[in-house]
Amino acid sequence: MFSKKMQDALNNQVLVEAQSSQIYLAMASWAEIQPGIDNVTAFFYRHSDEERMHMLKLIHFINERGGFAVVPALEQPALTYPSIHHAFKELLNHEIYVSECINNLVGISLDERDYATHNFLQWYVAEQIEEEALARVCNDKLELIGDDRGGLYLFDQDILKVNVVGAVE
Ligand code: OFO
Repeated sequence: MFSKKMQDALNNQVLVEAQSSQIYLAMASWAEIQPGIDNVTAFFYRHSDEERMHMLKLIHFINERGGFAVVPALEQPALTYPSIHHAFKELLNHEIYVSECINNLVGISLDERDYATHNFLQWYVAEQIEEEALARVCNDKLELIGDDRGGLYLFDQDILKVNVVGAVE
């Protein structure tokens, strides 16, 4: 049984995923005008696309269950960052917040005894573990690099591997 409570909570997650996509799109646009970080730029664009895919997956699920997925209005995200490290810190904090949202949804699905939604949400649980881990690794590296421009160049090369192998799905 697909309850109104579950449907509303999933619709709220549609908003969270859409807002995530918007935040990373703004990071990508900002990164694109910074010199020498083309791969970081591609990473943010790609991450934004993936968040949109997460949103679409939710929209299809809600509608397939007989609900109605509501396309939400979005807030304008931060447009600029003091440094690349600041952008990645924000990315990590945001992913931690999204993981909490997913955990809350899992809790509601159990309260509602909605095992189909519970099963559906396991994909998001696994995804958040990967995304948080990747964001932590990036932040640890940027911490070590500090203001070293050579280090930043290597960081940009390094993130190319993530773009190619698709560690963020
Ligand atoms: Fe939607 O996976 Fe991150 O936020």
